[in-house]
Amino acid sequence: MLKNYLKIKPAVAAALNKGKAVLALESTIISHGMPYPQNVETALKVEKIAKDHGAEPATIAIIDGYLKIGLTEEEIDFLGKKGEDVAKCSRRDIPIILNRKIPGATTVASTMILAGLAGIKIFATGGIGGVHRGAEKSFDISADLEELTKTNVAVICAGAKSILDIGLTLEYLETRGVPVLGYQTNQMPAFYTRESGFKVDYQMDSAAEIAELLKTKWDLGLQGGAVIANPIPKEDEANPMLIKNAISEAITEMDQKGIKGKETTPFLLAKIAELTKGDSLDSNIKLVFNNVKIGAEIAVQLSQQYQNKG
Ligand code: PSU
Ligand code: MN
Repeated sequence: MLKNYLKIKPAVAAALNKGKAVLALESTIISHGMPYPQNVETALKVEKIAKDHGAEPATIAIIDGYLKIGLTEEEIDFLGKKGEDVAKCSRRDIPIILNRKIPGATTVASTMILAGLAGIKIFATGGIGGVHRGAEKSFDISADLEELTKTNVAVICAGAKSILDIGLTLEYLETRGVPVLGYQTNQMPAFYTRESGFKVDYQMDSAAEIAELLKTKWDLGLQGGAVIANPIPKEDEANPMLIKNAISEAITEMDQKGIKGKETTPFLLAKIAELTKGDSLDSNIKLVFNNVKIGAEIAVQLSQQYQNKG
């Protein structure tokens, strides 16, 4: 039975029972997306930002054979310290990591699944996975995209990194019927920078409008999530040339080393942080804060709309 697998933190369970706003947060970003100790500092600060904006944070991971919805500070610290030793867990990995009782850091795809199982509808993170450059040969397309087509959880992110092919990522989402919304922008942001040169489907300027769209989509039984693309604040943008050069150098080194599959994204993220001497990490942290703030506002609006209209 599902409830035998889930362990929901009491504060999260209480908020869910009362129909209050809850915001899901992922753990791959902690174990594989950032170095220690910035990863732990960021994860803890993010929980505070969610609370300050009216949503109960639920950082999600697999620990000791349980799907954990909401972590303690000790658990967040553990995932951050262990870093790469924690298994990166996407959809396919969930049952294995659960049964082996090893720690698993959940990606966007698996965080969506676990959030959905717990009844959480809004999830904020940094960036989603997507169609990788050269995917026509490598077939490297993140399971995050497929998850967005079937699990009813909306993801607030700062767009997709240009380690990915942003154009192909948008085409994939269009084909599979996933709405891509720009928060106060008509551009798909490129993670470290505000603009990618690609347009989003719709611009939406308020959390209320986004919550309304999500409620309507799900009321109609239109399966799947949505991508809410929230550009990094101007003052936190990274130098585009620095990022561009770091990305091409990182991709070249990845190809030379023959890195493939689930190692690809963590390798590129770490390499870019190293090449830009932490400048990219700084932007990364700031954009996550910004996404969590908007994510919490959307969660609050959505919970109010369900309470008002049912
Ligand atoms: N992009 C980032 N930071 C991250 C990730 C992506 O800027 O931490 C992580 C997320 O957890 C995302 C995962 O779900 O990488 C995608 O991995 P893959 O490309 O292997 O699906
Ligand atoms: Mn991949």
